[in-house]
Amino acid sequence: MSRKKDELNQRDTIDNTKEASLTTNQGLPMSEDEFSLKAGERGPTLMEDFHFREKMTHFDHERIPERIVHARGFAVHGEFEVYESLEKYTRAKFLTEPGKKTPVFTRFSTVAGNRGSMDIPRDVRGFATKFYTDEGNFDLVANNMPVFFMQDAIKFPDFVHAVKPEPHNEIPQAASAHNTFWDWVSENTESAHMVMWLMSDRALPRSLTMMEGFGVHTFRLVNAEGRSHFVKFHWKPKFGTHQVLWDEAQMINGKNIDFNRMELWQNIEKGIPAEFELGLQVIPEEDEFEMEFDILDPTKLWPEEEVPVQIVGKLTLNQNVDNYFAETEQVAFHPGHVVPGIDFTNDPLLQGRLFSYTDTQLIRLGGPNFHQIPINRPVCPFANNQRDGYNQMYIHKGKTSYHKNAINNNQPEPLAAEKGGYEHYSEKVEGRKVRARSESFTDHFSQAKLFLNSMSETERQHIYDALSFELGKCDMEIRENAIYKLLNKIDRDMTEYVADRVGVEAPPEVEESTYSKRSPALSMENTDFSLETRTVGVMLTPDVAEQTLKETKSKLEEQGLQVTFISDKIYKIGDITLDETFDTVHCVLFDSIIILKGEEKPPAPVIENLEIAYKHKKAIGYGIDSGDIFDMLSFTKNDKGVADIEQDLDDFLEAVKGHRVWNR
Ligand code: HDD
Repeated sequence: MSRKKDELNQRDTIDNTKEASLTTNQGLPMSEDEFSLKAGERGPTLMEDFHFREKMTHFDHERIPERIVHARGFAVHGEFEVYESLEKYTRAKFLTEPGKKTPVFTRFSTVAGNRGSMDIPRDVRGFATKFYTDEGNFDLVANNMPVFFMQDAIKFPDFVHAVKPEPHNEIPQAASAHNTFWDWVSENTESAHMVMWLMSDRALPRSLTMMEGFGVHTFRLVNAEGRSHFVKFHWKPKFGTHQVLWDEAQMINGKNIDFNRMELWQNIEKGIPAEFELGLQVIPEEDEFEMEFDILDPTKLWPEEEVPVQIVGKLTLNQNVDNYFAETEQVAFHPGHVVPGIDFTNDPLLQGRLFSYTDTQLIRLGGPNFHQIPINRPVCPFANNQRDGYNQMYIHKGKTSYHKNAINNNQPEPLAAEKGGYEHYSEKVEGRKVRARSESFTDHFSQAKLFLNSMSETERQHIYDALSFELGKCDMEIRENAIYKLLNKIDRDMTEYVADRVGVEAPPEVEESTYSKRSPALSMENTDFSLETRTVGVMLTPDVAEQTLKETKSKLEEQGLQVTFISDKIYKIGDITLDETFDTVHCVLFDSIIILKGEEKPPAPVIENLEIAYKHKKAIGYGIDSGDIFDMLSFTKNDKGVADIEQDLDDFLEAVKGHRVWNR
């Protein structure tokens, strides 16, 4: 195991690759592990067989409850480094010591599906990072969308009940396209902004390395002088923010349910890290009421054009786990895991989360000692008077387990704030006890409209199509409700389009939001584009020369592309053995497709794959002898994003880098 993972340790590992005798859990070596103990070879199994009973009992208890939400996840180790000291904002050491590498563990997840569901449903993605700092663990429990479905955590169980599979028949899995979800969002219109995000391309990430992350809530940074700033956390991906098409997502989920996680795993195994930059939006405390919305409202984002994102550090994810269960499944995140210099605000969604996350670990990880599980342990020393409980792993020595004490010189002793002890920001609060929401939270539709206004034409069309699909899956009365109570309050054009597609009469009254601002930063088309990690499936006939294959591969790889050769079966051409066949892969699993043909007739799937790649707006390249293939296709060599890779390689690369040929 490498050093970084060891640093994270006090991790108890068992190296199963080493020679060892097979023993029971009591250390008793066993001479036999294939046959249970019986009275006679054909006789009954004996109760006395402790080895059988122990093995079977352990097996019967192997599963723990999956997370109530975010059950399907995939996690990676890495490190974080701040570029310049942020001491003017915070005293958090990991944000004030440039050059210091803080170990991290990041878990990406979908939200609604179970642990075995697919990687690309239409869903929000979790993006949770545990920073193992010298001052304790800090968890940034983020999503790939900057707002949320509700303003108060007390509504979270209702929302989750609505979006999860319907209770009577457990259908559908990992999807929002059903009655209870649309019923809830139509009756709880504070969700309007988030619904626009969920219907957008953001819900279908091409890669876990090609999505943004957002801390959603307004947090607080507090510096050594005790001055506080409001902050929103962002993750900006090096490779830009990109999507797959809905039609493509549905095919990918069938062809490779592990599409996103497998890509990340394989890239890290190849030595290609995932990289994100940490961004901060900062508002000084005295400007709390300067925005046109309440900055404590988690259904509102701060437009980047108004509050610029300051890029402050880098997250590099570069090591796969050794064991999925021990690390990815047992990791326990909590927005309440903070370090000195980071504090909360009164966002009522955040306040409720501060209760929920510990509570869920108690049942999921079997008791109050889940912080002792290796992946959850701080790397700095930790000591207090908490004792005993299920799964206690430590032997605490000494007589005292209470504060204050004289017997043990009052150890462990609280550490003064000046010396690094955590001190809560002394915000002044006053008020009556009420079950109510601030007036300043009542505008549900302006930012839903802001989001729509900021989309490119393609992105906007995708939202219309997603709504038509989703509502098309609902009963008529649910469709009507969603159109009248939700969509019609956001945008008339969208309402009329969707109503027409799903067979509902558009509402007679135009009630759309008149909000007219745009925020270009919200369009994925304004993020970064890169050839790095982009994939190309090269389909070929076996009579293509070895030299051509070698040259094609090397010139594409030089550009950062990942090349896979595909044919109707595995051939050896010279010393090249082809990678895949049409039985094992499909064009939906690649960003771009190249056809290299000799004299032989191409196998039938070539035509189908080219047609689908074209429909999915992918770059298509062809070799010098492949021109006649276009006689069999519904598009031509001259179409946009179709290029001869011998003559016009740059055109092909440009199309791949552009992610998709939207104007085709
Ligand atoms: Fe949550 C898991 C993100 C609101 C209650 N949440 C969970 C995970 C992420 C988020 C990324 C997965 C962590 C992991 O990989 O283990 N959740 C968010 C964001 C929210 C949010 C960005 C809104 C800003 N969550 C939210 C609310 C509640 C919860 C309002 C309850 C009041 N979330 C949970 C949970 C989970 C969880 C039930 C399930 C598993 C876990 O915590 O460890 O407690």
